[in-house]
Amino acid sequence: MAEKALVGIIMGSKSDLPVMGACTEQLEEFGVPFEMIIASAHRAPDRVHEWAAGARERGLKVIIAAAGKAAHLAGVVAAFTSLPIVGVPMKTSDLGGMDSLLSMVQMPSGVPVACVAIGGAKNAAIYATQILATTDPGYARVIEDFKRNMAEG
Ligand code: RP5
Repeated sequence: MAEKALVGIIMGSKSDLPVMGACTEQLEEFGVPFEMIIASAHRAPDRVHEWAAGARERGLKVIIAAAGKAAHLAGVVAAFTSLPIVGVPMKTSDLGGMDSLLSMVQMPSGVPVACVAIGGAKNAAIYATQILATTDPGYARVIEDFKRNMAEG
C-alpha cells in the first residue's frame, strides 16, 4: 500500500507543472509522501473547495498551493482548511510574477498564507518538510542533514 500523503500540492494549471517539478523532486528526495491535484480557483472552484475541505481528514499536514497571475488559489484553499498553506507564486509572461506574488502574499488579516519567492517551488518543499519536522524527529534529521550538506557545499 502506498504511504499516506502528508503534503498536499495544488496548482492552478498544468502549465505550472514544470516549475512544480522542483517541489515534487525535493519532497521525493526527503521521503515525504504527497498528493497532487490541478484545480484552478477560478476555473474549478468546486473542485478546489472539495479537495481543501477534506484535506485534514485525508491526513494531510500542510498544503502547497501554486498559481500565477491573479493568484487566489492559496487564499481560497486557506478559506476551506485549518492546515497551514505555503504559496508558490508562478512567474508570468506579462508581469514577471509580481502579479502572482502580490495576489498571494497580501492576504488580509486572519487568513494567513506563507509565501515563497516567485517560482520558489523547491523552498516550498523544504518549508513544508520543516513544518512536518516540528513533530516528526525523522524529518527533523532529514532537514538537519540537508542543511549540513548545503553548508559543506
Ligand atoms: C493560473 O493561471 C495558473 O496557476 C497558471 O499559473 C496561470 C496560467 O494558466 P494557463 O492559462 O496556462 O492554464 O490559474
